[in-house]
Amino acid sequence: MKITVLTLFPEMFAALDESIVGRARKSGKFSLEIKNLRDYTEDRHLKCDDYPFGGGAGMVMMAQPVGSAVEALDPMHRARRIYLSPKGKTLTQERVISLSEEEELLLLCGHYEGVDQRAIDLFMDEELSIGDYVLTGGELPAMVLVDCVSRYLDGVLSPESLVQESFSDNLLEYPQYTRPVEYRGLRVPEVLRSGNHAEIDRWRREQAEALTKKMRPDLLK
Ligand code: 9D3
Repeated sequence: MKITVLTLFPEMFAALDESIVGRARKSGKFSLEIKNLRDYTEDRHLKCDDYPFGGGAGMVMMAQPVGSAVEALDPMHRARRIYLSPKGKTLTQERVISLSEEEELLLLCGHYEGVDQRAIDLFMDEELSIGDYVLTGGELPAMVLVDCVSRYLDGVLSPESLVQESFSDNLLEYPQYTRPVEYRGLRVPEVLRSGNHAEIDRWRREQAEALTKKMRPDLLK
C-alpha cells in the first residue's frame, strides 16, 4: 500500500518512524509520503489559510494549496481520498480493515477551523473522524488511521495476532503477566504457571467476560 498525507505540520509525523509502523515502512511493507501543503501554495507569501467569509473565530485552510497538491500527487485519482474531519463518520475497526485492502490512500489533515468546503467537495471521497472529542487538527487522526491500517498489511503482524483478535468475540482482553512471579507482594495467578492450557484458556475467557461486563457492558449487547 501507498499512503500520502497532506498537512501543514509534516514534522508531527515523526511518530510514525518508530516501533511497528517504522519497521514496516523500513522493510517496504508500505510506503508513507508526508507532503507539506505549503509547498503547493501559489501565494507569494506562502500563505495557506485565511479568514472565514461570514466572520467567526479562527482561520480556514485555502482550497488552492489542497487542490494543487491533490492534482500533483494523485492525478489519475488512484487513491481513496480521505479528509480527517470532526464531521466525518467515526472510524471503526471494520472500516480500518476495508481501508487496508486499498492500493492507495491520500489523507488530508485540516488544522485551525478546517478546510474550505470547495476543496472537500471537489477533491475528497470521504470524511472520517476518530471519535467525539475536539482535537486541534487532523494530524493525530491521520496517524491513528495509518497505525491501525498498517497492522493489517501483509507481513506487519504475525498472522496469529490477527487470528486471535478475530476470535476474541468482541470481548476486552484478559490480564497479561510477565516475570517476575512476585512484584510488590502481588503474585502471577497460579493457573498461568500450571502448564494446563485448557485451564488457562478457561480462566482467560472468564476474566475477559467479567472485565467486559464491568467496563464495557455495551459490547455484550
Ligand atoms: C467552531 C467549531 N470548531 C471547534 C469546536 C470545529 C472544529 C474544527 C476543527 C473542531 C476541531 C477541529 C480540528 N479537529 C480535526 O481536524 C479532527 C478531529 C477531531 O477534532 N476529533 C476527532 N476526529 C477528528 S479528525 C479531524
